[in-house]
Amino acid sequence: MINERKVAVVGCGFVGSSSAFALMQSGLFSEIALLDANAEKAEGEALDISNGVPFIGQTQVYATDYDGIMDAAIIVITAGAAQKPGETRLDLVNKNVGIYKSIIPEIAKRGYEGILLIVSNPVDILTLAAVKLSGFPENRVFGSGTVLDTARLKSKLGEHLSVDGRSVHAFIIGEHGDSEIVAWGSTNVSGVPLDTFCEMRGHYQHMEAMRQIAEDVKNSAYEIIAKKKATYYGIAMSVVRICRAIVMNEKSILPVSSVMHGEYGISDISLSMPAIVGRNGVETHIPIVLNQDEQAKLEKSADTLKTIAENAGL
Ligand code: 6V0
Repeated sequence: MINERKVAVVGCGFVGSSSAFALMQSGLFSEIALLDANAEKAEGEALDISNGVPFIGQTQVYATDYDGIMDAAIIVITAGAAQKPGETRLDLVNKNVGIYKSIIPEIAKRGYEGILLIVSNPVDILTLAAVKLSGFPENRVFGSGTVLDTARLKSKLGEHLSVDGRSVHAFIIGEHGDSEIVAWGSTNVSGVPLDTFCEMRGHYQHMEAMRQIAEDVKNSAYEIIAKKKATYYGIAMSVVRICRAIVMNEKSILPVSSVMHGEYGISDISLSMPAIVGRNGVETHIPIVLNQDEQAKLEKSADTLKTIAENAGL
């Protein structure tokens, strides 16, 4: 029996503990269950986060085992090695697929009926791994994908255009990583095409400015990792955003990573495309318009991911 007000976080390192802390503050859940291969770490994080609860409300935060997370509406998986300075997300594949082989069967064999939200990197490959290892319906297994990258993009475009980033409609699609693509062809500011809006704001060299913004967004994690060795606050807020869409059945359009079945000519790989997200997880992909260049880059991104997935035995 699923408890709609319970979330579990598997992996309580920087990303898992920050996500749990942000989830506690969100007020979305009355129970937050933490699990880590290092049980003491999960217990310590649960105690520390619990000390913040009196300032917010009544959420119970505790460490547990696999039996203790089976009634969670959402299991957020952040377990796994993180990028070191100089490493790409794809360098983590074998280590983290191995870790997923120890986690996902534990969840699957207990007949879990809720949603698996994959966060560990490379998130697209691990989402595919989680789908295959669990055998769960694909709508219930998806990754945080480019939700964070898209938020960064909207915020940077908002700064550049001097407008609230939430009024910018834009998506980063494809791999959460080096081959990610900005879907410029469908980007607009509250319905006004991006080029028109740029000119309204006095920016006439917008091709170069847009290229630079896309580069900055793509390299943001590298810059943070070079300076402080890990990234976790932004992804923690992305986890809250996705969990809110699920528990409130918002049917929000979010660029989560899920398995493709012929959309844009892409199959059998998980990558980010805008999708409707609600209580049942991913409802359907949204067919945004891509120009020829974007379509070609998306196919290339999918090919890169497919080769890596095959090499990892998926
Ligand atoms: P971390 O701080 O090293 O934490 C990893 C945690 O996982 C540790 O506490 C481990 O004990 C735990 N762990 C390892 N194996 C298992 C297992 N079998 N079962 C349970 N727990 C286990 O890493 P950090 O928290 O910084 O990163 C975690 C993952 O998130 C990495 O793969 C990152 O690359 C990824 N990120 C994903 C982002 C995204 O946008 N999707 C953003 C940032 C990081």
